[in-house]
Amino acid sequence: GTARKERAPMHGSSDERTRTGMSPESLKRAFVDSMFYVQARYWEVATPHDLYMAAAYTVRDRMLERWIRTAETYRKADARTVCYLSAEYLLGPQLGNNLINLGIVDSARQGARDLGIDLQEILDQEPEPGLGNGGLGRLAACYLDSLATLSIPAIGYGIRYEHGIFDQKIVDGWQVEDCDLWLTNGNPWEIPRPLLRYPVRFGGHTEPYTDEHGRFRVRWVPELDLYGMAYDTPVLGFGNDNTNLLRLWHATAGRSFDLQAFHKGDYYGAVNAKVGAENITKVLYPNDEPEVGKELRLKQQYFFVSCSLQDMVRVHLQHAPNLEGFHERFAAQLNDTHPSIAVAELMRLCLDEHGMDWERAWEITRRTFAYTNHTLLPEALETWPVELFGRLLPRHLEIIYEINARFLDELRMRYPFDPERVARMSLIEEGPVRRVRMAHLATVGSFAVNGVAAIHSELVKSTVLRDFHELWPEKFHNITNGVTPRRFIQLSNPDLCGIITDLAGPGWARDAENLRTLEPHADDAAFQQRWQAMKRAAKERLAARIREATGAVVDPQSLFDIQVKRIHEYKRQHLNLLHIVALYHRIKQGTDSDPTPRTFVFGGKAAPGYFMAKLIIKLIHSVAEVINRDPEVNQRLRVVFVPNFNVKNAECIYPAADLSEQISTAGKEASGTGNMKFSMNGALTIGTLDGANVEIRDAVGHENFFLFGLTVAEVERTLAEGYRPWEYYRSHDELREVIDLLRSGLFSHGDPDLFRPLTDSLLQHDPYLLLADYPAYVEAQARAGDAFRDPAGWTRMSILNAARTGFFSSDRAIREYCRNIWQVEPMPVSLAAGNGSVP
Ligand code: BZD
Repeated sequence: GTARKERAPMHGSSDERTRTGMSPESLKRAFVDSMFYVQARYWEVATPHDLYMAAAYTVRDRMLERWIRTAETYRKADARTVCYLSAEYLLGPQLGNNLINLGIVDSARQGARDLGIDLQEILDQEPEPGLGNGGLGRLAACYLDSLATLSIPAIGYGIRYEHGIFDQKIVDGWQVEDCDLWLTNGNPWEIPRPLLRYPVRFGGHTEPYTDEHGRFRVRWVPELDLYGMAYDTPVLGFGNDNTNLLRLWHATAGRSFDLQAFHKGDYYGAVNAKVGAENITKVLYPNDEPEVGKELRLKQQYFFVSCSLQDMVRVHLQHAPNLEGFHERFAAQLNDTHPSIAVAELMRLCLDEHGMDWERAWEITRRTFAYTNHTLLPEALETWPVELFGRLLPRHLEIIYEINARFLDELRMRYPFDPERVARMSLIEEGPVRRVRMAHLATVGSFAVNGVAAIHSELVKSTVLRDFHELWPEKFHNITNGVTPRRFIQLSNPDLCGIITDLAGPGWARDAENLRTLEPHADDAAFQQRWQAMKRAAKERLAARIREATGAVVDPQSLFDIQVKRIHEYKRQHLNLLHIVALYHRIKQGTDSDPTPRTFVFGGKAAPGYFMAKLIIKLIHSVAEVINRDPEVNQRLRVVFVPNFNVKNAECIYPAADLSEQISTAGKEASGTGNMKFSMNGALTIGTLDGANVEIRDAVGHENFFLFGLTVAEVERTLAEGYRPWEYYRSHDELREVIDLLRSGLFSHGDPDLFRPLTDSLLQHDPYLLLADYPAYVEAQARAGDAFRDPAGWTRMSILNAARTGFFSSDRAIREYCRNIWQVEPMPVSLAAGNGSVP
């Protein structure tokens, strides 16, 4: 339907001097122009989507002059540049964030209101670019925001997936995946660059030859070539004029290749090849663990890395005669091992395309890359079968073998009597199937390696990369993750933003340590009231959203106890469920001692092939069904699952939380970043000593955090001593009753087998030690419930959490990367002077 029928806007504004003015008048006029000249619609027939597109183009115009000015400034200064290489960017909706970073939210709202439009209605139209799975992809998006905000010359390189992470639907309590269609109505934020294309090759063989200087060389004769085309998205800084570049690659068939096939008369073969080429960037793998042996996934990785490095080489050669000094112009960060083939690709470019000798090429390569590790889970460490690797990338496999041969020679000299260590460190895993170990390639080919939280970085050094740490201790760093306060406070929690700005002034959003100005007010009764009203309003907004999405009614007075994140056994959503079932059981038995009414909120996607994760989603719905309809229980407990947890939903969820569930088995969650978003928004955490929880607890004060559970050392000891979950089941009455309830069919319409895979796993192996941690968890939950019944005490703790979590701003994290790893300096951009502005 059409959105606005009356009130055609008036032309003629007060500041026609500039085409990109920021006043409500200018914005209005530009909006009307965009509707006509870009969207090609007129007022009377404009749909809500048209309104969104016109608004987006209006905002984009205002970004472009900053963007061009920035490119010009960086280029003139010949600035050292960070290249963030990531297979994922979970950006979330752009319009609201761009309004904030341009500083024109009020102006836009006023302009919209003058036209009879609700700005929120426009914002709600935007489909989100979900080009990531979870924490790793969202971290990349936060880092882009902070890089621009800190005026750091930086480019984000990645893949323009036609379909991002699937839409999660729930049917009869089960997850059903639906295709993500974020591009179907057009993407106003990207600028296609049809002329910015690079060839990418696959397959074939290599052959030796002698070059014109009589030197031995290798030539790669590929079987398939295609092109990567750039799509550019500008990334605004907040409170400055810097606007960086996110460059995502789209695969298209190579023209020459097409012609060859066409000329041979094989029309359908040529068309098929084209389709095959374009498949490479079709879809994001929806798995937050590597897909074993998936050929297309390796193609995606090489495809985007090759395009990105060729692009960097092109830029470098605009300033220099050859690749000498490449590592001085660029610091390239590998976001996990997904882009680690870059080590071999840069070697290939130096050796084969630019005639460099091995030693020099290796020196440049090792000084270009730095590698971030995001996981210790052994099954999540990426390896590729040598056979597959050699078939797709024969030249790269040769280069990796050569890197390995030289590396192992060094190791044998250093550890002459320790062949086992040498085998452990090899880039190649021996066994029935030989595999390339990408984490080893990334570590050997980088000048720095970092973990993402203090405890995680220590564990990287003592477990997965232990031998490498012994060899190169100075290579290892910690950079604790951070999240952007612009999106996760200012945009998502306007009331909290108002409270902070009133006390701290507007500067806090650029310097999150200013959140500390809240601290002295933690006990102030009037301030507490304002804080409670803020929390209450956020809970009401979430309640409305829940009702809309699921039909469930929840009480904003109750304690909102929330766990949102990917569904994974190590994250232990089912431990949360065991506690919920225990509360239910107590109420039914009349033995209940915790009268705090609670609303349990879950959200998160399961990898489509991860059976246990999908069963956990079904169990959440099944427990919810029983509890929510039992009048004896539902005045005290409600359980809801918010479908399709994504950035948009997240923005509504974090501000509404009273209690944040961060309950992974100690040692398994590298950092977590949701934990930070909750805490900044005044939620208290119930959590284990895992990932960044450790640092959050130290920052907010131990008395303002509900700690429970085994430590990493205790987990190790428990497992080493032969963990028998059955004994916990036998000796703990309530735990036994809870598990027996799950096995009784009560939650599965009488089918005792439905949840058997889960209960069997818990009773037989329980690899994530839920039963061992259960008593401590339930006890910590009781403390939280008690504390919530003292509103003043709880509010004080809530305020202190928000006040003391400035450290977890991604600005702090990026400053540390700049200083400790990248050695790069800010390069502020000024719009005020010179050209680069609109004609
Ligand atoms: O990275 C996550 C970790 O599990 C979190 O602890 C951490 O906070 C964040 C950011 O550092 N890892 C992922 O999100 N990993 C993936 O999404 C992923 C995706 C594809 C393949 C492998 C892993």
